[in-house]
Amino acid sequence: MTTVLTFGTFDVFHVGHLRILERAAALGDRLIVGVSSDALNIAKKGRAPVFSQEERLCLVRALRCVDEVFVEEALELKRDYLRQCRADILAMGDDWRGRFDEFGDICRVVYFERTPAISTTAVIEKIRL
Ligand code: C2G
Repeated sequence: MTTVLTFGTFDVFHVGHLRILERAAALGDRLIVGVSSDALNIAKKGRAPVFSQEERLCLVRALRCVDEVFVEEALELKRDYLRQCRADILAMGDDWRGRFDEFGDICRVVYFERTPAISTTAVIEKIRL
């Protein structure tokens, strides 16, 4: 049983989010997703997500490729989460390339190419216009 763990905000869920989750799931037998908390977003990005953490958790949990979700309370807890989930693989988009290499001692770290030309910010901007 190979367990894959990934993290993200997944705010204003879009096809780039779906594609990374599907690719992460394809690496193993079980995909667990750490969905970042509202407080973590406010602290790191200076604004609350459009959708609350409960809503974002519900959406991600409902996906066929996702087996489990939990709230990611702090970026600094990655090692603890990897251990608690008994993760074999940590998968992230390549906007995080190199940032999680330190966990290579306890799991395989994989970076996927981001889906081009789509982002939460771009969707919000498009709706605004
Ligand atoms: N992503 C992607 N293609 C896009 C947009 C996003 O592949 N066009 C990926 C990101 O690379 C990331 C995941 O989707 O791996 C979630 O993206 P965000 O919701 O923007 O997550 P982020 O706020 O970067 O994560 O520990 C990480 C934190 O949870 C924050």
